Amino acid sequence: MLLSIQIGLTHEQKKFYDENGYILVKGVFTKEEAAMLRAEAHALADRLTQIRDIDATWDSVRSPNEKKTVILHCHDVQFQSAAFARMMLDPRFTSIAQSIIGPNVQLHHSKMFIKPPEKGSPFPMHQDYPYFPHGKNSMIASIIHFDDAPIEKGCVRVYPGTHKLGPIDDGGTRDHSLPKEKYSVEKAVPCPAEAGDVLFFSYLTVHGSGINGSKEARTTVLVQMRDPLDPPSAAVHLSRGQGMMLAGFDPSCGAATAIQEKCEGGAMGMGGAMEMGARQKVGVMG
Ligand SMILES: O=C(O)CCC(=O)C(=O)O
Repeated sequence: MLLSIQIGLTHEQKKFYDENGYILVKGVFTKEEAAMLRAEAHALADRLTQIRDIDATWDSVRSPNEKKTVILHCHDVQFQSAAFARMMLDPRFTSIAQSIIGPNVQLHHSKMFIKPPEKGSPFPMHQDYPYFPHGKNSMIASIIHFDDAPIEKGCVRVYPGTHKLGPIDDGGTRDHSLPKEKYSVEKAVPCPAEAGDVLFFSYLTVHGSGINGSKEARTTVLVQMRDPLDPPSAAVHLSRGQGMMLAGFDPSCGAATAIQEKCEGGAMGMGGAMEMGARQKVGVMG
């Protein structure tokens, strides 16, 4: 039987993305593929928890009075399992990024999140922009769902249209979370997803998610991507594998991302992983 495979966004989907700053694309990966990737993610979390604490709960959602919540995390999962590398290069996935960013799509970083059952940490509402600002704001996140993420599991929530506001003043919070009075998690639009669905959004779109209070883990990998001609405004949030082409080619032959390359012998050569470790410790995770 021939299955119809969607390549890229439809005209209607692109219109929705342009207006709202996000789009949930159904069934990018099959349920079987999602189940295989879920097993890879949980096996990775098991391996990592043997050697270190991989909780990445943000400071601003830790409360000494409430039940401790946890979110298991790993950056740059393509260095941990080839299944994730294949996933990121899959044309069903990259063609959608191409519809948004343009023909050339470059990896910034990836990260796995597992929100454990009944105690999966929330994410306060925030923009990703302040973590890794870029000159042309081409950066997008894509959250690939490996299991179903209904509202009660703490699915991602967004404030539609906020990508048009540019960078929003966070008032100097350490983790760049936005004021709850204006951007509460509860009032944001939930994006419930099923295994295999992918949520794409701009790094300017205000987003976050609630607690996983359900009986099952919520398992995702987030892939952050940019146009290779969009220069980083500062040498921050550097990581292994940054700059890898996921679709098309880099017309600048690396020149546009020169800040990052200059750092490869120094900060990146030995400190990339260390920098991530330090950021994880203080709960400041872009
Ligand atoms: O996975 C989620 O619920 C949100 C993740 C997120 O907001 C982020 O990593 O910036």
